Amino acid sequence: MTDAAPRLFFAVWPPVGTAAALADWAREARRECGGRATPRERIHLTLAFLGDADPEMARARGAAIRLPGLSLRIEQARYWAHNRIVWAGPLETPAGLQALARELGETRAFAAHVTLIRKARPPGTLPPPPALEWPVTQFTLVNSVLGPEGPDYEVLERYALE
Ligand code: 2AM
Repeated sequence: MTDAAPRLFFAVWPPVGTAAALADWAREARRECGGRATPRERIHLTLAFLGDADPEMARARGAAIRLPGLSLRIEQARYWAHNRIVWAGPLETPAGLQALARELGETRAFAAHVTLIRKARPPGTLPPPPALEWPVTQFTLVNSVLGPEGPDYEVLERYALE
């Protein structure tokens, strides 16, 4: 636990095999762009970033969700210059994921992406990402706790989709 202000977010974590395939890809892609690859166990897709929100309000929001599970395809890998990340994700954000993000409190435009490398240089050509179909059956409320070795993720609650 920490006394620091909470940095809350809702996210989905991939099945372990999916995470391993994405982590392997990130290690390979790093040859193209340097930066820091996300360790396998920290790979996730953020649905809504709430920051310094009231944890009880966030828990209530998560518990109120009545939405079906869905399948998320990994179909492309891209570089974003504005925050220097390399990410993988679907060609288009699935409508169900969009709805979930909105109901969880994300107010900004939501583009489904999984950050795999931070502090990356602009790559030439990224290797094609593994074609994956990630079953999204639950989501989590997480607090990002700043530790001596960077942020640590503390899972506060898990919620099932229907
Ligand atoms: P990112 O992967 O695109 O960087 C935990 O920090 C998660 O919340 C990350 O997945 C990160 O998204 C997202 N996040 C962190 N700070 C954020 C901010 N200020 N606004 C939106 N999303 C943020």
